[in-house]
Amino acid sequence: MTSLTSHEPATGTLLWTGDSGDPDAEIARARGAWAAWAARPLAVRIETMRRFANVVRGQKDQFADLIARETGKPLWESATEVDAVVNKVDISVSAYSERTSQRRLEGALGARVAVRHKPHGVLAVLGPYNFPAHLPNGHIVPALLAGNAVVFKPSEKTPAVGERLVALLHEAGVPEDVVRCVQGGPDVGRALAAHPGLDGLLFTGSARAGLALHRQFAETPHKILALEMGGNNPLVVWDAPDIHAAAVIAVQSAFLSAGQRCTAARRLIVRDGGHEELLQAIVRLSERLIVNHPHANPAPFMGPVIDAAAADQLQEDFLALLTRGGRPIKHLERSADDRPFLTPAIIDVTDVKERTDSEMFGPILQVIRVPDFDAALAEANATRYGLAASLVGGSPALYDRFWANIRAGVINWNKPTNGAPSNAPFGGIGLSGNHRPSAYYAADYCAYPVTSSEAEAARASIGVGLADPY
Ligand code: UN1
Repeated sequence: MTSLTSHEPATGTLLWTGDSGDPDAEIARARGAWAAWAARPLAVRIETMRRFANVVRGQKDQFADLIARETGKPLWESATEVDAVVNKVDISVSAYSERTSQRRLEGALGARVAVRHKPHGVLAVLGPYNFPAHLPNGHIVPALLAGNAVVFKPSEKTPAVGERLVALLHEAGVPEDVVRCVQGGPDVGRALAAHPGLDGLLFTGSARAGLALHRQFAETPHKILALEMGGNNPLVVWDAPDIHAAAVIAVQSAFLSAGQRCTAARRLIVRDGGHEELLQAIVRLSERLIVNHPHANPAPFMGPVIDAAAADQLQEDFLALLTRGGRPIKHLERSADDRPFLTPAIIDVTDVKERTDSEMFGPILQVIRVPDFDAALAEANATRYGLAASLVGGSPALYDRFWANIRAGVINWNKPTNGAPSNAPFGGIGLSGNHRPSAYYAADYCAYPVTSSEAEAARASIGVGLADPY
């Protein structure tokens, strides 16, 4: 057992200590419990999840406070995360009911079949640190509704929020062994993924970690694997009638949550020559943004990034862009103390040769100037990721063109790249993930369809003679 700690990024205060968990023991407990949970009527599981929503609602302030402390996210933003946890229950109930409702099909010669769903058994959920409650919750709730047991490993950067989320589920009446929290780093994640007692895994995190899981799962194709990974998301501003509004969208896209969102805009693509006014407006807004402690008054727009290592990495990334010919429009600055507060940074990378197609998970916006819209589309698609993209400006016809050409799971118009609604399918293509593993379609990963006899039809056919169903 390794002992673990978590410190508040904004202050360095020790927040949590604990030991890394035992994947074998937790999977064994979950395996012992899932069949009884699956045998409960769906209505009972729905009732339990609704109680969970009420329990969370009743402890909103404490939970938001904990999220703010452990992630450094402003308190107002942490409160919206708690709201999202609550909302996910209703959304998952309707998604699960819709995606898995029993269907009757009529085949040739009157053969009737029903399509019904079964839970997989024991699912692991590996959560990220940027939404340490909302995103794993978006996998845990549908998994439990479907009748699975869940072993949840929070990010090693947010163990306290993960532990609290599971405590709230237990408080609401989910049996102790049906949802387990196992703490630990990547080694524990790998042990969970490799465990023969596991039926599937739902992952949210970096492409590097997700691809490693994908390789590991290649040996066990029967196990479900949902991957929600990062993005190198483009925001194209084209003939925007309202420059200020476009700048607000760009700033929200790039710097909300200190840029630590999978859907954050990393690349701003603009028309060469027509971009100066927009960039000035973005710089003006970025300079006014308050970067401060999550509980500070007035409320900050963004807090620190998650830890010193993340801040170091972002500084290194920014420096690498400068060295390779990037022109700084607004420098990445770090606070004088040793806390990982960074200011929003903007850099023109048009002339950088061989741009790296990696996810810089923080407040760095790269600007790319292009001569025409075809070039804008080509730049937007010049990534192996495909999570979110947005067009600001243009006409419905231009958005149609954008939509038809862009490869991404979320394609917005006149809206930020981030903030995708939870009641829509969510996920990406390419390095961003496999299909739509989150939000509305998460239910698809939690139960599998079974082609079944429809009991009534089968009974009726007895004595009539069995028709060849083909
Ligand atoms: C984002 O756009 O910042 O429920 C994340 C979900 C999504 C997450 C969106 N709404 O999984």
